[in-house]
Amino acid sequence: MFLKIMKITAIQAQEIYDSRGYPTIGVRLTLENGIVSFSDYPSGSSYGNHESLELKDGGRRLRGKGVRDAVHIVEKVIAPQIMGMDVENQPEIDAKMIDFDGTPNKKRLGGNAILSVSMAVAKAAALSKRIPLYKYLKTFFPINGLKLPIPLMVFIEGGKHADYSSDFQEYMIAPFAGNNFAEKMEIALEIYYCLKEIVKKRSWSLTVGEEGGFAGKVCSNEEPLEMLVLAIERAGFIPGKDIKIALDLASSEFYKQGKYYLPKDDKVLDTQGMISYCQNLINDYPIFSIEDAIYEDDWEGFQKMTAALGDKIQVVGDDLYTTNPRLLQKGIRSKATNSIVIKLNQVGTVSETVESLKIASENKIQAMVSQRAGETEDSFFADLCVASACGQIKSGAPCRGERIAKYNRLLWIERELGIR
Ligand code: 2PG
Ligand code: MG
Repeated sequence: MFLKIMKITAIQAQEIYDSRGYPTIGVRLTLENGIVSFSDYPSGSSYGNHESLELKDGGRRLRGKGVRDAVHIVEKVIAPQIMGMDVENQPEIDAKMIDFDGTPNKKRLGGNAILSVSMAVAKAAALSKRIPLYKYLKTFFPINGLKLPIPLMVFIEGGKHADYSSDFQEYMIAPFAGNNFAEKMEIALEIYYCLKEIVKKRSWSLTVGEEGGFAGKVCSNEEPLEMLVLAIERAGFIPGKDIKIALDLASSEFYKQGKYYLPKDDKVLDTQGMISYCQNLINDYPIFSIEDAIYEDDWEGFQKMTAALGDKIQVVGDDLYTTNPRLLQKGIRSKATNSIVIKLNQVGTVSETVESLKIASENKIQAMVSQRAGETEDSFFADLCVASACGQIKSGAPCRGERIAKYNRLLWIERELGIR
């Protein structure tokens, strides 16, 4: 049978800005049928050692964070390679960029140059087929159905994402109550309003962190947990039943030579101490998930954590895996964690991200698709989350346009699917 291919005819890149005001890449990709797609590259604040490299210009302009070199690479190096290729051939296009880069962490062409093209390709293919992005991405996950996720919403933020706040990066609530995504959002918002009142009473100023969570001078790393439980109860829900708590400690940010430094608790802990600390937290609070409790290169530490707590909570690896299929395989073999964070830009192509999601699903590793600290209104990962049916998403607080854009996208997807 003759299959018509749809060729890529032009690729432009532009230096745009993310939610932190830092430069990032936007790509505009055109097909021979006139279809145009846009994609923006997200960027982290606390990034893992093994992430694909985000190419920055260096020098004095915009504090070295400009991406003019990466823009040049998209237009003059990548575009000539993939122009004329069939937009629906995502694996081949991604493989071509990976081969042409030829480095393990995409440092030659830049993960930002490669991923922004990779996402624009998928979006253009969806537009060309006149189907929503999540339906197109679903073709990469033929086994699972489509599924709306539980939102893990950051309500209180610290670490690298907010000054003066907790040592830990993210305190999230996860509404298990609610029959569908829209109901879960409503429940989360009722709790959010209560938390806002609690925050005001504690004379925190109403500042928010990079992902929209409240941030303030906490007395200890436990204070945000107490506040979340209070807010859940005030909103009329049962902590641990209706609503559970998830944490991202992002511990590589407070780790130095074998020790974890927690100035807010006046503590310095070794690996075993950190695991006991987490054990105490899950005894005292309705926590169901802890991300990056252990330093990113300490595989043994993660194994110990999973052996100790893996039957009670999600032990999540973020910086440990950096969404890399090879590292995830290693984690599965060594039983390092039972869960993984998935971020497109850590690994740097749509195809590799899909591969990690598939490996996770085949091996019963819980995946959560996630934002980065630096986002734009591009909601690609919300569609990816539904397509993969992994069931969990992290997109920050219900605050700041670039965060709420993803939740709003999910509301529309749910409506389209007629789930309500
Ligand atoms: C994380 C992310 C997103 P960053 O650690 O999970 O929440 O933060 O983008 O700074 O890595
Ligand atoms: Mg993380």
